[in-house]
Amino acid sequence: MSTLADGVRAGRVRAVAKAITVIDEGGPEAADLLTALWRGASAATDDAGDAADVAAGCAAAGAASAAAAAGGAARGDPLSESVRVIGITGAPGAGKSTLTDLLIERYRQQGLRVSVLAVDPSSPFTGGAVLGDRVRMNRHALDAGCFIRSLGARGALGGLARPARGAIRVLAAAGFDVILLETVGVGQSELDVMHVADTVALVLTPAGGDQVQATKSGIMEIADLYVINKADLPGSARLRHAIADMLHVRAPDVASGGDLAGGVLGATSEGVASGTSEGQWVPPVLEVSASRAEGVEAMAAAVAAHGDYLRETGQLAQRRSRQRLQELRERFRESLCLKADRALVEEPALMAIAEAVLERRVAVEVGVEQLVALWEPRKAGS
Ligand SMILES: Nc1nc2c(ncn2[C@@H]2O[C@H](COP(=O)(O)OP(=O)(O)O)[C@@H](O)[C@H]2O)c(=O)[nH]1
Ligand SMILES: [Mg+2]
Repeated sequence: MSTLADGVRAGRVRAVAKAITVIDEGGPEAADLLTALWRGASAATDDAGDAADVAAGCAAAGAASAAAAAGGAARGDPLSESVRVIGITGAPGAGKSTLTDLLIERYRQQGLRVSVLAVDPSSPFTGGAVLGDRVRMNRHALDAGCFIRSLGARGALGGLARPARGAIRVLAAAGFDVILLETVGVGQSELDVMHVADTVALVLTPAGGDQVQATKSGIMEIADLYVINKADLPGSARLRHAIADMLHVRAPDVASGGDLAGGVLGATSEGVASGTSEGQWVPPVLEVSASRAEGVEAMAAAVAAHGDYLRETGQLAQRRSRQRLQELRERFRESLCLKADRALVEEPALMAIAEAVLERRVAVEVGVEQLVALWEPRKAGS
């Protein structure tokens, strides 16, 4: 497995693709691979310098984030602070893939290495929607600085967040500067995936009408920016106001529809960054037309501004720490659950208690207490 990890660290496309398949399938190989990637990052002091170089080359990265990148790499998590994880979510057909394609183009022009993880649990086997996405982003297929993969979570017990986290570490270890996560924002699993991202862009469309009310999964609340795509269609101003009402902030005073280029779409990154108020991030509401390639500039600027905000306020480090802790808790619980399930069918003392409950000699509650009492002393021995 260490050779696969080496291949990943060398940024070899085949190794990265294989590694993500291993992650997607779950199991012990996935854990071994991720452990190897983590250790590699912690041992490689030279890599820290490389990471700083890469970060310094990024248009949006200043000296501070280059230093953070070096520090992040030295601490061992391949997902250093110089890597940007950007979640793009929204209903099917909202234009996420079309937008993603345009973002890839922009980041590539900046010399950044970009990867896309297309997560679509609704079609893990046929890959229907993802196949469409691949076609839409196909023009980047021969670009070595761009890697596009779908994630089906074939082996995952607990949804898509775990394979997404694993795949992100693989991509970060492989040297990608930007990781775009495209998910269909309809369920809890996708919401969990979005918690893995640093910046979450929610893509809505005017045609959606009552989307603001309908989007109940909680994604409305965690979005860092709202992108009203298909602003070439009527109704985008109405949607913008509905979102602004929800956010209790004033909608940017811009024209919609035909006057796209003069409004929010023409906003500079300074204009977007001024979406912060009293040190708090105020999610911008942007109108774009992906199919006309209008407004993508402003969207990219808003994404960059949010990334800067997270870094400057120290929130990125906090977010990543919280995520690592969350991951640890989940995995610890999973591991204990598996052990408990196994013990209950393999260990005579525990099996005897189960049998007593089965035969109604012992109440379930008492059985639980007895199991825990038998279970707890073992922590000293392990
Ligand atoms: N009118 C209009 N159509 C768009 C726009 N952006 C994307 N589309 C179309 O919407 C459809 C769905 O786009 P896609 O990117 O696959 O959406 P996804 O399911 O969210 O990834 C495609 O037919 C696109 O051509 C836009 O800005 N305006
Ligand atoms: Mg798509």
